[in-house]
Amino acid sequence: MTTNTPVASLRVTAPEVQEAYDTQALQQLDSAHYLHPFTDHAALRERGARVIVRAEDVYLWDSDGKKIIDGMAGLWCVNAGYGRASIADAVHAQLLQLPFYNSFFNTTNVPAVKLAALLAQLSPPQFQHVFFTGSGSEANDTIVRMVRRYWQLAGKPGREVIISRRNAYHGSTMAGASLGGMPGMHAQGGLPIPGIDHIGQPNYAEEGRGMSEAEFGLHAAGWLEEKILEVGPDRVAAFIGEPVQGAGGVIIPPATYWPEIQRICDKYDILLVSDEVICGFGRLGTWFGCQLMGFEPDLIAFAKGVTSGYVPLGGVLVGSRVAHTLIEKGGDFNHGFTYSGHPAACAAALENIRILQAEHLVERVALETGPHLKARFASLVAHPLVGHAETCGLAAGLNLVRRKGQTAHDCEAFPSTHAVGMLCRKHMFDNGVIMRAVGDRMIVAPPLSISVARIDEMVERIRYCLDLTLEEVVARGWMA
Ligand code: PXG
Repeated sequence: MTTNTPVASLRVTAPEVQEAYDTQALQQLDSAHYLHPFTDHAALRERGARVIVRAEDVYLWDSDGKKIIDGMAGLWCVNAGYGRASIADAVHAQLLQLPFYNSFFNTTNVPAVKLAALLAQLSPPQFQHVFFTGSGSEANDTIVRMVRRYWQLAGKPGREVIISRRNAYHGSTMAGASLGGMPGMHAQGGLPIPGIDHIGQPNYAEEGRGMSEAEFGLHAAGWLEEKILEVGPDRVAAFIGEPVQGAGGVIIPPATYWPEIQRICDKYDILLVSDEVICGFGRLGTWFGCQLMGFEPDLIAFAKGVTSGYVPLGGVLVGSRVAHTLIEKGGDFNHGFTYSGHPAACAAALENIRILQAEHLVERVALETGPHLKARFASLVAHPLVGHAETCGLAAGLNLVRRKGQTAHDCEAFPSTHAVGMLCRKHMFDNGVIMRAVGDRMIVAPPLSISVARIDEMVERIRYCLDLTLEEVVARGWMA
């Protein structure tokens, strides 16, 4: 097998699956040529990448014909579920009609106009304008430039500092990774860029010992005020946060947190930015996470669920305060992407949103599937390996612990070097369910189209894999 084998020859026919693939050959080619995101390639070469070839509803199939329930909706994005022919049809029709035209130089296109108007209608009332990008990272880059431009136009160019949080994820571009609070990312590439500062995250399980949840929410929001006073209120442009932190491990803030953040931003006249790349388009049971958490941002970053990931698209919803200043006083905003308002991506989004609405998927998260997932995850806390579990809409996390306690604060964690989360993730994948491991916190965020019966199936597989993980951890002598 050379690396020059034509890809078409990698497919062989086998009766038991629709199409069969030469997995090893694909893995060799993959390893020889494809640099993956966030991947240790030397380690991947040893293992070989899993090749995903097909998907339907909430299931994936790999190149060996193995069926896997996708507890992560692709990567927090396939909100409408897999196999939606109507999205494919809408994209196909648009590609034939007008595959591309740019939105620079006084031009526009029909799907982009329709989507902008629909987003204005769906989002909280202060949002009447949208700037399209190709991804969530580009949305956050746009926000950095937009808030700084806003303050220039508002006559306060000294307001340049954007405050974010440790363990936040805001993307992988230079600005996105700088806003993010991941030390491993900052360590590569000279980040953060100037003018970005971080405060602690509202993680009650880790940092709220000795306080009620409500007290901790106010306490954690207070770190913003401390930072504003340290930096100097006249230098602070904006605060950005995810309503519920996703990649950081489904960190759900206490109910008191966001209203207090809003109060502090209002007090110091600071723009409030909600990164809704994961929480937007129904994940938490509301169209946008800020609606559940009770705050009114000036800007919203979105991506992922807007097209259910069928085609890349992201953007920034621009609230009236910023939009008015940019439009009335700004002249050219010297910023934009070739694919801003891509007609095929916008066509995918229009059909995706039609499905979310027609099938009441957002309401179902609030009233049916979200509460069901909550009850099923609560039942997992009886497992000897599970310290605590939290859910919000269709996002959930549970902690694997060495010794259980009465509360999240009394549990004893495993040493991080044991990498119990990764061990558990491997059992999950081998047994047909995908969960993400963030350290020893195991998380799910399934498609919003998941049925109650499929949630039960997913949780039973998770329970079985927790048993396998426990057996292994006990055999290694790691339990307390
Ligand atoms: N903001 C948030 C809140 C995100 O979750 C981005 C911005 C960046 O979006 P793009 O489209 O540029 O990737 C994200 C992306 C994980 C994981 O491991 C999460 C994301 C991306 C990759 C991995 O959970 N979220």
